[in-house]
Amino acid sequence: MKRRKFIKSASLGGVAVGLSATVLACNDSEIKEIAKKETTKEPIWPIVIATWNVHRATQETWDAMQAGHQVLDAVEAGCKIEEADPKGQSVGKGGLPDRDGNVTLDACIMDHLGNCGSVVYLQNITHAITVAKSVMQDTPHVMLAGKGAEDYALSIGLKRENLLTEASKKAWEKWKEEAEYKPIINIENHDTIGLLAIDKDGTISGGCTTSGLAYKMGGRVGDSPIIGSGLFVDNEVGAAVATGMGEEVVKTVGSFLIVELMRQGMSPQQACEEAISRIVNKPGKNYEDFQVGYVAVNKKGETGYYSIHDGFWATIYADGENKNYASSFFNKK
Ligand code: SD4
Repeated sequence: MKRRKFIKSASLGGVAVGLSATVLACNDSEIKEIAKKETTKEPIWPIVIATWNVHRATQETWDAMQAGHQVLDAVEAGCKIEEADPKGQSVGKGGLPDRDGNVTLDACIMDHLGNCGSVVYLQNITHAITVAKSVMQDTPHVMLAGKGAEDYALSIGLKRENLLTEASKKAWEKWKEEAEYKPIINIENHDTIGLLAIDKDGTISGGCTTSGLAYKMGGRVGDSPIIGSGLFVDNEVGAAVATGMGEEVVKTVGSFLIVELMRQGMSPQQACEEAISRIVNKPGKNYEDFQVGYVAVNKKGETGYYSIHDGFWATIYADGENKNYASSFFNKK
């Protein structure tokens, strides 16, 4: 019986780190061993956690950390895998366009010192996360938008590319046949990649990258590039990242909320559940129409993930294992 299995079974069940079914199946000496390790709270470092089923991204991040790269660079490398994949219709190249046919990207990145950078409404550049990192490291600013962000990306050597693939163009043309001019939200549209990592020394970084909601209004920006909403990292406490209906995440400053709840003593799982409850318990909210999902990790390397609806996943690379986990969710109907 390995400690990681105990920890995972506990975190999968939500908040309780008690006598789970896994523990009850152990013999006395195994239980003592688990309890001993649990009380010593030896941190689970390194660790990578990401939104959705993105095992190639978590693998890349893990490998980069193993190769000795800084955790911030490892996070960027993981995000780039998804941005470069034209089959992923929610991130980078191949992202579904806005209702006018323009693919516009949002991304942000944050390090263990609280430095951050972001880009919003970026066009024609695949690696929004790289631009965000450079905004953070090489400019006096935190956020660049639109044409200025694109010009900046070109100035640091990134290539101009057409991000609208044939498949995404076709999907957009089909959507236009029936489209009503109002935000179209459904659960399947949400596929932002948020990725958090802690290296072997306990240094935390995170990144978030997206093409935003499919068929959004021109000019719309979501939560993903907004520090505190789409992503937040505090090296003393942990980190959180969001996916789904960005407007609802922004209204509740979701990722910052989760980190602050962890600071006050909640587990990552409890904090994710509380952040979802702030959205679904708002008066008059019809959460039937949209999805939000969060993943979080605390300084010890314990993880949490939770969503409004079924269908959300997290990918976790810990103790040398890279695995997908179906998230528990609020709306049991
Ligand atoms: C947004 N949070 O722009 C993003 C949407 C998302 O995959 O998750 N897209 O609101």
